[in-house]
Amino acid sequence: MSYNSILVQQKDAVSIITLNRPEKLNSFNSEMHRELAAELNRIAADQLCRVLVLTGAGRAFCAGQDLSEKKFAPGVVPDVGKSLDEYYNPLVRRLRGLAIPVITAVNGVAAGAGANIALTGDIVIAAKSARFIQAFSRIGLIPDAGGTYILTHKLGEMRAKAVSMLATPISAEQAEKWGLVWQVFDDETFMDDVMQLATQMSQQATCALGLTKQAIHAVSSNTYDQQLDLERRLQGEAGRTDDYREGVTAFKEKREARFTGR
Ligand code: LHQ
Repeated sequence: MSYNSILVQQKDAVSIITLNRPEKLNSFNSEMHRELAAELNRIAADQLCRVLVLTGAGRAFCAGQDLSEKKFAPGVVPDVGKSLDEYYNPLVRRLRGLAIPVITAVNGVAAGAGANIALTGDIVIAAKSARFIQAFSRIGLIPDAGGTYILTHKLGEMRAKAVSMLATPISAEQAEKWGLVWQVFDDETFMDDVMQLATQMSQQATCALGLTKQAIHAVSSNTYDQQLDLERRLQGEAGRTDDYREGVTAFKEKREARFTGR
């Protein structure tokens, strides 16, 4: 499929989506939302895709909503919630719910909804020069795209409130110290390092990785006992995959496993 606002590439089992409106710091207009949704649906249905990398073109990851598109008609009260219903909430639900690991490769500044889309990755990798800005308060909004959830869970209430209310830029280094980011890579080798990680993950037992994220996501709404039941159910599923047989067989034969993601 050919797109205008995103670039898509397939390198073996790794699908790469690049937000591609660099002159607007990859901020979202409706076209980019529609194209990204279509590509995520395609990837979800394609068994050959075993890891997704989401990144941005140029010097930004994403600056959130394209504010230059916003028009205020006299006498019309805007409903920002509609845009969340239509675009942002389905997008972050789709990313979080994808049955394969999602690596967000935060190549540069990530602001507003762009910061929270970045933080929705299962594995968040940032370039040294990247920064995360909860820019919402600067324009009279609240963090969206899951921001209040992610920030509070990962940072605790005090830091979540401070970074949201003050819109203080968080450096990649700080984000790593706070556990918002898994690793920080040098700018110069950033995408090569990301692709090395993505390729390695795409050769793992990716079904089990998908089930792992499902189990971990359920923790915040489950009791301990419910979580044990869920682990039992999902482990049952993992145990029925070809990859489980291959993993155990390879271990016994003292060789590298050749996983297929099935
Ligand atoms: C932009 C943008 C942008 C358009 C930079 N739009 N052009 C959901 C539902 C509905 C409505 C509202 O929102 C939401 C969710 C949200 O995401 S709200 C938050 C929206 N995003 C922001 O408020 C961030 C706005 N951008 C910035 O604060 C800065 O640009 C950052 C901190 C990202 C980067 O700063 P600088 O590195 O100094 O770059 P810059 O400001 O000079 O931007 C470069 C160009 O990109 C510039 O265009 P120009 O023609 O002057 O070169 C900006 O206008 C354009 N740009 N963000 N969101």
